Amino acid sequence: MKTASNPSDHKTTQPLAAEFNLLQIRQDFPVLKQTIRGKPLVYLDNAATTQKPQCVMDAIVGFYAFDCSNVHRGVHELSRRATESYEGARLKVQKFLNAAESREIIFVRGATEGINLVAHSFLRPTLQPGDEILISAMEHHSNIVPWQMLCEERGAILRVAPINDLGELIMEAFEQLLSPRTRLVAITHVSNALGTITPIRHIISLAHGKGVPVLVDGAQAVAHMPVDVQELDCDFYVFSGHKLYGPTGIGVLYGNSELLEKMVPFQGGGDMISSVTFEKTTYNTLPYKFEAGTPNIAATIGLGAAIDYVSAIGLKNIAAHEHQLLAYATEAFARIPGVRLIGTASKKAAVLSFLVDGVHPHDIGTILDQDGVAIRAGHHCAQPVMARFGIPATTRASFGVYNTTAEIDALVAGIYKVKEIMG
Ligand code: 7TS
Repeated sequence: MKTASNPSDHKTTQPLAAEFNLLQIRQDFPVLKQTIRGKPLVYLDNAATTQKPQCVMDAIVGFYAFDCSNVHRGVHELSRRATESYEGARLKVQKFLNAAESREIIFVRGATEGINLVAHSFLRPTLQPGDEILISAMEHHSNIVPWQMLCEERGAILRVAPINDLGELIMEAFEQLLSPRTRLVAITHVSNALGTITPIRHIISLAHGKGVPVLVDGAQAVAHMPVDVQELDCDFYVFSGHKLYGPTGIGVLYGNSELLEKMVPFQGGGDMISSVTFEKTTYNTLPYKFEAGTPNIAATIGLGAAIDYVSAIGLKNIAAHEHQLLAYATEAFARIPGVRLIGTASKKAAVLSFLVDGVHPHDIGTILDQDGVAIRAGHHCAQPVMARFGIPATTRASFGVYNTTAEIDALVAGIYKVKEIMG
């Protein structure tokens, strides 16, 4: 069986910087120590969710073991500690995104909820029939369906900027679609199905040039590159904790404070009010206006730990490591006959989507799983991307901080096995 070249020929597993020690990083993730059917687990489904380092689990357990209490409510010691850790996580997110103020950081369940919050609280109250929302053809369903629902309700129009055969946004078309009726641009920073990094800074400056606010879906970006919301000058930025080595059930909406101040609440309930009578309720200040009810305190603290973890390694180092992995995998796949990559943009992050001639992606996934190689097969909640390429599904390998070239070799060996079995 032919495999990719010897991993020792490549330098990708060498430390990139003092902070980047791949062996140590792998030690931090207990899940990676297991075998699946006798083979070491090769986890290449990081775009779906990432594994969690021990420090994140410790932070969650530590909260439940020693500090379990509600936030912002109690006068007692445990509530004080819980509130301090919860608000401490907000400060960590603020620093992580370089937001100007901590009140611009709203904790939500994930990227999906962040987008729905903006749809409901920012756009819905003012959207008129004939108004337009501009997205791209490479969005995840989370950044399509909320806008579609809103358009249907308000008689507004969803415009879609097309992508080329490489999976890159066609900028001329995007500019043309940016019209006097555009009320919001909502666009992904990195495509989960193709790996394309969109020219988000340029997109934002074009939109702002016409007075149009921009929401960036950063679900696939924050774990893979440094993000600075002030430098980007975006109005909204959303991400999910679980794709950033943090827990599920927690995510972030960053919003420019001027816009957040003017927005109506998303949900009503405890914590989001400053006073309530049966006649009238006045709302709490930012960020609490958007955090109704008891939040996911443990997960928020876990997210804070995850941010500490990736920050200590350095997002630039993570980006460089994953860039090398992607280059190594792309090169190795180019040598496998009958394999076609879907998504070959000049700027990509951590995602390798592909087809193998005559084999359904689900069969590829099942055969790889026999050898402990975990990938995703399907439409990746991006059915319009599949339609654009005229295919029902792809097989997707997606990389994270702990992956190695040896794991890519295992993937490549698995693809040869698939061809042998199915061909
Ligand atoms: N936006 C993008 C670009 C995504 O990739 C995802 C999840 C979401 C939004 C939604 O995130 P959630 O945490 O709110 O669900 N993407 C994937 C994926 O590629 N495979 O599983 C989930």
